Amino acid sequence: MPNSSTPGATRPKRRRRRRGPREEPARNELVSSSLESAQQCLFNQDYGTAFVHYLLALNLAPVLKDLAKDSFRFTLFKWADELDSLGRIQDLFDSYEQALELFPTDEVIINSMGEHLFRMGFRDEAAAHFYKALKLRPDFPEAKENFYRVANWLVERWHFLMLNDHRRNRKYQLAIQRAVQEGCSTVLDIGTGTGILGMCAKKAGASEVYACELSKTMYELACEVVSANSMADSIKILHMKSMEMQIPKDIPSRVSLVVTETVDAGLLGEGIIESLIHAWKHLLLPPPNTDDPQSSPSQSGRVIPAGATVFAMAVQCPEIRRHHRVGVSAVGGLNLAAAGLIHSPVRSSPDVDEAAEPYTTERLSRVPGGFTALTQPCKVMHIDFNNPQELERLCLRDTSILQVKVIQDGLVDALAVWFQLHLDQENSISTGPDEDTCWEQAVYPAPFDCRVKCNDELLVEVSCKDAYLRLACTGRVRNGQTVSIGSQSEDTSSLVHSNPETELCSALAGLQTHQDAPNGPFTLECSEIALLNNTPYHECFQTAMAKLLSSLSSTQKSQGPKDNPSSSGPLYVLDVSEGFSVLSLISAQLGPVRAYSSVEKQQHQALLRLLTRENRVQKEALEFWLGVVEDDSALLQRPDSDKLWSAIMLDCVEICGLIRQNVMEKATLARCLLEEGGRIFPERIVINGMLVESDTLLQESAVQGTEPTLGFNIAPFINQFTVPVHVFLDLSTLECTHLSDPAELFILDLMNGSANCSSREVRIRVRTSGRVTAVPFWYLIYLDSDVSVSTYRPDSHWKQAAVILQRPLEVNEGDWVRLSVQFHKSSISIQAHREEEEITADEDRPVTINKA
Ligand code: 44T
Repeated sequence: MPNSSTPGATRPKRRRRRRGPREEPARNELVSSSLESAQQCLFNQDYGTAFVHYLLALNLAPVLKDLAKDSFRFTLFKWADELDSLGRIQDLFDSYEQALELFPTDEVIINSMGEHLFRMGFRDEAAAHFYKALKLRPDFPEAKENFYRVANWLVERWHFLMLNDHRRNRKYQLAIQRAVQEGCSTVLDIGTGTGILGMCAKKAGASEVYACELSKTMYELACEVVSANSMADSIKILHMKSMEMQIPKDIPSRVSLVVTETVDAGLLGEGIIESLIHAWKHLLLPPPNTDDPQSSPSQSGRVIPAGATVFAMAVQCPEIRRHHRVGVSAVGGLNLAAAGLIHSPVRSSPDVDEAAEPYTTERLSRVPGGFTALTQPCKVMHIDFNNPQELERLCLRDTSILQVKVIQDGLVDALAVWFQLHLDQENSISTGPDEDTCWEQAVYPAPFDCRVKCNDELLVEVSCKDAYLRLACTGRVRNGQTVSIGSQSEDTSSLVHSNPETELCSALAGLQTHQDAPNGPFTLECSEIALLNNTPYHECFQTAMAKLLSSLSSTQKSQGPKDNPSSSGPLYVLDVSEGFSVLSLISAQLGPVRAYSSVEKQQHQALLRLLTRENRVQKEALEFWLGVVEDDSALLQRPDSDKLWSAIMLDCVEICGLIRQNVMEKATLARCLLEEGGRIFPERIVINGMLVESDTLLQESAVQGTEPTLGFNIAPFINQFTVPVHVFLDLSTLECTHLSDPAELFILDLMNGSANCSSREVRIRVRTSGRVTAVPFWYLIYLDSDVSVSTYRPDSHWKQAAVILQRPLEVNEGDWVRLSVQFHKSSISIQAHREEEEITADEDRPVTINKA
């Protein structure tokens, strides 16, 4: 929360004095002069003063509030934007507070305050504002969209998966019941989430139950759930990290049972080792004395889960590879080999920067393109959570080396890791790739190429540093000879350096020492690496850009500089893509062009500079736009006072599968900055979608069914955080039945604003009977009228998204479904209805009706 300007905090109220009759005229005069001044200031764009005048007038004459509401809001928002850009955060929130004193239930002001909070990173507070605005007006589209945007941050989607996983819930319940029956009567649930494990303990008969939760939203949710289940008096929930808990401040004495599921896909990433070491030291009774068979569970401590066994195997997986290593030597006519090695930020070798994430996660059973196991699963380690000394030793343990037998020739793209969680002696949960489980596996991508052959031994280094389990392939043994991975001999076999010419280029690049541009190794985000590997996209861009440039230069030549002096010289091109992009350089190479890139990070600029040099593009042909414009919020402006752009590249689709916020507004602005014949890339986006039945999607979206979860009422509370659009979808591997062919849902025309509408009706013919539960969608990105790229392709760096229908729709083959598609502020929403027999059978083609 920003300093003392706690939004929503109540300030001391001034006591109102009863006015005498003679004061009325003077007051009225003051009100009307204040209103007049406010309007004058508004006219002069002096929003701060206008705001003060409005405050005065409306505080004196509340009857005018309704009348002046719109102008007041306008003034407030303008003033707030100004304060925001000046960094006057305290004043900004003070102004909102004053506005809310006047209009305490104004959902527009509340929502707008949420937006400021969100931009400043106060997500929980922002979400509370969006939520409140939505409660005040449930059909308020801005608040809804804002709430949907934060809901995923506040309550991660895996909560739904876990609550829908009945087997896992039941096993935890059984283990807890057993422990309580055996005498563990005081319980602490660490990381309680919705409160489910704590409630299990209470229901099993525990006399005292405590729970702690780090996340504010989850803590509040747990309190709501526990109250709704009439356990508010018997479970004490604390909003804190378990490591901060103290006896007797937070709980009266040591407990006999800790239950926790603070484990991530890589087992240790949620800090379970550290929190259990702390719990054994400070919160739990000592472990049972194994020498004393009489020692009673009520006087000793124990943990559920009792322990875990970790497994690993090497996999070949093109999908993982293309997100972590650049596998192409050229893209859109640019030679990339000179860039040398480009890393993803996910690295686990022990010498790597500690801030790097050692693993990412993937549900291997659903990875697009599948995977090949190159080794048998091998046991990496066993951890006993009931042995405090062992937990302490784990962190101090030296790196160990495992030798794993290779069972299949192939390229090691990653080590996949999963575990078995032993809840007690009888109940365990496995997170393995072959299990029918909601769990993902941890993926440790290989930073270098490593080809293995059947019967080789792979050397895997295992360490347990800074709360993470770290695994790395360090070498392989073939015919008794060990070759280390990442050494010279392996490196040069890399795909990037697969021909002698590019190898030479790369070697020369390595020899040159330019002061301005460091020569790698460069780190790019996984999605940026996948983008570089997306050859068809860059090729399409190159083709479309070449066409545009040649048409513009021929117009320029035919008009000649005499007729129009400003049309001579190079063509100006601006790339305002988010993150790393080579589109500017591809354009520059097509010359004569002056290309501007908006890449911000120094590393990105250095990499583009290096590629400029190595591709023999003139240094002046590529510039960094942020060095030219003063304010990065004003990216879209003319290249020069007397120049306009020939092309502006807008990055319209987010990796997660959604249209980027404000794209249409940016396109409107961009169109004003284009010279005649100039173009926005892309010029048009077609949104395609289809009808599917998918239980998996439902499971990830909300707690399903009407049955209580383990007998507890949880679903209605967590389902308040359900969002209707599911993102980061891999449609090619989603378990679902396609009930229709793909159809065009919507068109966004970036070159012609008047061609756009806000809603559209689309009719789709049902091909297979079933229940329509969702409408997955993706995009055809038109770089020009005949060159397009689909975001639903195996080589796409974009994922897909899906609208989950509020109620599934039963359909039969041959039915028509009418979709009402709305596009509002970059968000898509869809309602589906079955059309009753009003359509004749021969009308077998989709019909669309646009609404302005
Ligand atoms: N996700 C699994 C990881 N916490 C589960 O704030 C499996 C991911 C997953 N609270 C797909 C599928 C799955 N003290 O709310 C969280 C967290 C809280 C603590 C207090 C502490 N020391 C901690 C540590 C964590 O515990 C809750 C659960 S963490 C479990 C993570 C379905 N993708």
